[in-house]
Parts: sequence; C-alpha cells; structure tokens
Amino acid sequence: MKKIISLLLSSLLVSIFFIATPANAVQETTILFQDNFDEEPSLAEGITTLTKWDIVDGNVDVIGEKGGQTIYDFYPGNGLFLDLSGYLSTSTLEAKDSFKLTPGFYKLSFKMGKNGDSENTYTVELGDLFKEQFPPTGLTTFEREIGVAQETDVQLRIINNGPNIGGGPVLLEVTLTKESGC
Ligand SMILES: [Ca+2]
Ligand SMILES: [Ca+2]
Repeated sequence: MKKIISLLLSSLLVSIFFIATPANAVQETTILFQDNFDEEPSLAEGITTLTKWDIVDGNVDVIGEKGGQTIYDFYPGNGLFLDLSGYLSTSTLEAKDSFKLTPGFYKLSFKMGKNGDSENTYTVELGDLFKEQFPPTGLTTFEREIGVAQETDVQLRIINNGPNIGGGPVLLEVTLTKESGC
C-alpha cells in the first residue's frame, strides 16, 4: 500500500512538472522583423533600394564582405552591413513591412557601429510608441523594451541625423520581436 501511495505521489509530481513546464514558453519570442543585410545582392555605394527597406531620403552604402569581396569591412565576420551616410548624403530608412502591434511587450534590438570618426547621431522610431536619438558609438547592440497598451499600426524608421555625409552610423542588424505570454 505504501508503495502504491508512493507511486501515486510520484506520478502526481510528474503531472505537476508537466503542467508547470508550459510556463517556460513565456520566455519564447516571435520574430516580427529581422535584417542583417546579408540578403542584399552585392556590395554597393550610394544606393537607394534595399531588400527590406525603403530609403525615403538620401542614400546608403552596402559595405562589408560578400562572396570573398570586401569594401570598408569595418566589422569583419558580419557579412554585409550599411553605412547610413552613403554617397555625399545622409539617409532615412523605413522598413517595407509595417506592423500591427497587439497589446503586449515587444523588444527592438539593433547592432550599430560607425564609419571611422563619424560624429553622426541617429534616431530610431517605432511609430508613436518609441523614439530615441543615439550618439555615435563603437560596435554596440542596443535593446529596448516597448509596451503596447492598445492595437497600433506602426512603421519602423532609422534616421541618420548627420552632419557627416561621407561616413555615418553603421547599421549591422535590426530585430523586432514580440515577447509571448503577455
Ligand atoms: Ca550582415
Ligand atoms: Ca559612405
């Protein structure tokens, strides 16, 4: 009898374990948008079209490394990335995807560097939900948590504020995720 109770108890514990396990799923995230620019077809300077972005003002350089060729590979090992000051111009990028965000928590992360001694600041915007200006930095990954209280349509924009029109902020990666379980 004692053994049966023990077995029942252990199976009960197993049940509790499995019931408790889905809580781990809270940590999972859904990627809504991601770009590391490796899908761009080639190295290019002063261009106005990108695979996942509209360049609504100015132009950018697609630099780094592709297929063994390099141009201004400031951050080796990152494939292609962008100089947000293209050819004698700053730029404003807008993601081609727009996002309908339902209530919950989101995370915007982006990996930035800079071209040489560029002094350019840049601004990252997610509709009316988020807007922040960043200083020039060495290679840095920024993460911001954004709470959404009611369903909202937003555009993701990155603005190179200048003043340098030759070398600007270097954009290596952008990711927008929804944190589930909210
Ligand atoms: Ca890349
Ligand atoms: Ca440039």
